[in-house]
Amino acid sequence: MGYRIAVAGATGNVGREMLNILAEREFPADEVVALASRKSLNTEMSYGDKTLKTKDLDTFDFTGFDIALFAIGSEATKQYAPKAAAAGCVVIDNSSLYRYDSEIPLIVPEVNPQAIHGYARKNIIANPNCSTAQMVVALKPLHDRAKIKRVVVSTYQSVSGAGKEGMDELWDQTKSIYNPTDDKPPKKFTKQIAFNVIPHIDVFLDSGETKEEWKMVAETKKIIDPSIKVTATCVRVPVFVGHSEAVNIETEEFLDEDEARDILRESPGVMVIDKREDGGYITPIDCVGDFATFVSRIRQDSTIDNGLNMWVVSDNLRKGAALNAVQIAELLGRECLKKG
Ligand code: 11C
Repeated sequence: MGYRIAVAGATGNVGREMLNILAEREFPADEVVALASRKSLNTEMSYGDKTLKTKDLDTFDFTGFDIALFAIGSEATKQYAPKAAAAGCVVIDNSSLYRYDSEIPLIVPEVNPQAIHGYARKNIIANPNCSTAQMVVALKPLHDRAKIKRVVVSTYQSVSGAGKEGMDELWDQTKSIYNPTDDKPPKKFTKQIAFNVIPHIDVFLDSGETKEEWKMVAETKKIIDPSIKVTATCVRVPVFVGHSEAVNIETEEFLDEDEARDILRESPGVMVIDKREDGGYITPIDCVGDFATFVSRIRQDSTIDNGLNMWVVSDNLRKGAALNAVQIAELLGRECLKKG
């Protein structure tokens, strides 16, 4: 007998990918239900070679469902996740609502799979922010070998992280540049995103950092090790899909760049593409639709004793969101629910 799965927020960027990935990875499901808000009711969604019509999240009864993948934002999650969890359905939530709750596991399966058993405390598991997920996949094996003390990261985040409206704004603004009568002022973003970059993602905090930057700090500590210091600058770039990150690490023990490359080559979820020649590295456009976290440009940082630089790229809708959620569901099934 397989699982009964609900996908809440099925019509959004991440919800659609959740359905695609459940089908691609042949998740052992007896039933998959696509849920959406009332205004998107009966939207036809692809699930492998099947078509699912969305049902109303507001009136849906989660009783008898094993796992619900949520991609509906924090406000709606606050309303519906406790309802699903109380009905005995384990919620895997892509919003930031529960990530920093010490009772709720925050999981990247390649990095901290042992945390899965904490799901039973509240029947809820949190999925990390996209920029954190790909970074910790690359950091963990290096931390295990040489103990990372400090991380300095600058991100180059695609507009799909801001949802469909973000993608539409980049598309429309790009076209409007060539047609001056068709002005498209910023709406979703705070400044023009076409042919520009914006050093601002999510709200500003009193410290001067943005919430996106704070999330990378807090989530890396929770997932890998609270002793790791992280400082981040998060930047939106005019790319549709794929987040990139320039990551500098300082380790306690010396780690040679060749050894780091060999370690990463053997690490789960990582694909090293690192030839020191024209085009011998990954760019976001190359990673779209892929499952891996790609690492390129691995090199010593000669300004400190134990430092390395690297370039980390992944499909933010996949490893950064939908894929990681489905991997958590697979882990939960394997380790805890044991059906299928
Ligand atoms: C972005 N990382 O690129 C954000 C999107 O906390 O799950 C995901 C926000 C989150 O805009």
